[in-house]
Amino acid sequence: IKTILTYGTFDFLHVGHIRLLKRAKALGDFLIVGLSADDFNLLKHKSSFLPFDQRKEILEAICYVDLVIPEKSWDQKIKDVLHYKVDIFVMGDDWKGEFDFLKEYCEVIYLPRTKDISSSSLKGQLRNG
Ligand code: C2G
Repeated sequence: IKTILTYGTFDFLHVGHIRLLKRAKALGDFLIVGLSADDFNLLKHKSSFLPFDQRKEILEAICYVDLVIPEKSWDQKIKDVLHYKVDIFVMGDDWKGEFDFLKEYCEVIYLPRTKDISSSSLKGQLRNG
């Protein structure tokens, strides 16, 4: 079976995330999501509204997602790709080029982001009513 791997914070889940996960799953048979731990979000200069356990429970409820693993550091990707025998690594193209070092271990695909939606813009809209 073909295993796909992607990473993210997936806070305030929205159609941008869903469409990324849907397209990633369509590339293979088993989709693994490396979900950013709360402390790793700080390293990404991102704070997530929802704590890791809630973001994990939400992702596990998505039909496209087969396994959720914690993302705790920038340098766990190679280990994860080898450990889970990943065939394709997928990220939104805001990351284009950033993970090309993984091409030694698996296919690397950057998918177009969904325009005009982000967790931060949703938060802003909620705040401003
Ligand atoms: N995404 C998208 N369209 C949007 C918003 C997000 O396609 N409108 C994609 C992103 O490109 C990413 C995934 O959804 O592939 C998750 O988005 P984030 O939670 O913002 O992920 P990020 O914080 O970029 O974490 O080690 C990699 C990092 O953990 C990636």
